[in-house]
Amino acid sequence: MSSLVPISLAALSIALANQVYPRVPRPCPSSAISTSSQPNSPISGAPNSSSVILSVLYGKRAPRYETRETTAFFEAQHEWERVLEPGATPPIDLIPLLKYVPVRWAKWKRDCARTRKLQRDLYFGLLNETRERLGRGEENGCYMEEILKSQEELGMDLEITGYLGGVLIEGGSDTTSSFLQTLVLALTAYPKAQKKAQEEIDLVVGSHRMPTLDDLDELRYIRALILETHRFRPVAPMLIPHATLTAEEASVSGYKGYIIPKGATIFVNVYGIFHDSDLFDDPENFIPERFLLTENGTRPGVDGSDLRHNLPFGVGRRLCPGIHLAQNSININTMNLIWAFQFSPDTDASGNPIPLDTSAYQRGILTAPEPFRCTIKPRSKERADIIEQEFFEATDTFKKFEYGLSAEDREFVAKSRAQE
Ligand SMILES: *[C@@H]1O[C@H](CO)[C@@H](O)[C@H](O)[C@H]1NC(C)=O
Ligand SMILES: *[C@@H]1O[C@H](CO)[C@@H](O)[C@H](O)[C@H]1NC(C)=O
Ligand SMILES: CC(=O)N[C@H]1CO[C@H](CO)[C@@H](O)[C@@H]1O
Repeated sequence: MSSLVPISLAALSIALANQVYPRVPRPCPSSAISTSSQPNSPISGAPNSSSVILSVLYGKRAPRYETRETTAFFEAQHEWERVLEPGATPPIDLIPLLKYVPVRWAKWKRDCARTRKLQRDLYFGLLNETRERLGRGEENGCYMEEILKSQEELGMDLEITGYLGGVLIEGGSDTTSSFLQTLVLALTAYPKAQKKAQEEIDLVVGSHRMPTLDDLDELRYIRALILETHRFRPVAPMLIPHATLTAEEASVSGYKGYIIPKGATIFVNVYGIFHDSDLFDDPENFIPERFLLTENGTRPGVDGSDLRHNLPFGVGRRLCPGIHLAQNSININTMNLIWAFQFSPDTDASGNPIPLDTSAYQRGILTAPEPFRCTIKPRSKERADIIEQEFFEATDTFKKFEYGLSAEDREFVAKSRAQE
């Protein structure tokens, strides 16, 4: 089997999920080279970065894209994102009478009920499994075990505990995967940036080993490229809406003289901020170099002191609590992808590159590129071999998280570990 074969982003996503790369990328029909072979499927194009968060939370990895928990999560998540989108449901908080519209005339009510059922089945199914595993004395150190063990102390009932896990899966799955899809899109659409990043990583890391998080200190251009990816297409363009709760927050009058009343819902238009041409030169283009010129990427001479690198993770006290996990995951995956693969546009039947639309994004509160076509190849046989080697060396780490797998998952895992 040749190593220099295109692999699908789908195959790659397993690798992303597991922080290492799959063993030899297998040849696949070119229809599978795009980020999705089924553009109409609600879960298409979502590289499955949910395995990391499932392992951290429930001590259970998702080895395949078809692993039940992953499929269930993405199904629920995409429904949820649609329901949350501004305008998707009528303003019941303003016109309470709408609550009494009969279900048969209110598609939004049916959508909400379906989302709720999908979510609860997943969250409480996983929680029950973890509880049963604890009961059998088979702990593996995951986060929800700790919560379950100190449930009383923490004053958390079953309902809250189930939703705590759910919120954390949501926070940790679609977000990182969306970032990585934008990264792949940008590397493919901006080959010069890709080349510069490759040259830098080759100088610092070389071709005999994979990058580690410690390398990032010396990868100035790649750090800028990560910041530019956040700026170019923030995962949550309007962040996650929050409401002011307390009198203290309600009394905040400092924002340009406006008073933000108690109970106001606040959207933060980070997309707008990051694409403000008063602040950024040529904001519609992916230009990592801007973050080499100034700390916050703004045009030299402009005051960028109101900006922050972690703005895409939120503002105020409810900043994303998973920011460190997410940023590490983004950092290592970005370095690995740049080190390992060459990304190029797909070609049509007569060999011309198919142009990419870097503005075609899915609707919803969290967004990600619409499925796009690209070709991903290992940069050399040596690199492909190292990826394979790393995958085998990670076996013991993975095994701890392989309880309760379905027969298909077990078979997949066994097959992927079998030496050729
Ligand atoms: C989880 O366990 C509870 C209590 O034992 C049960 O009521 C519930 O139906 C279970 N939920 C799922 C999704 O398995
Ligand atoms: C960049 O943003 C930080 C806030 O995170 C700020 O302290 C700093 O002054 C900004 N840098 C510039 C050059 O404006
Ligand atoms: C369950 C799930 O969402 N699987 C998706 C993982 O990613 C691939 C490639 O984007 C999709 O084809 C799968 O449907």
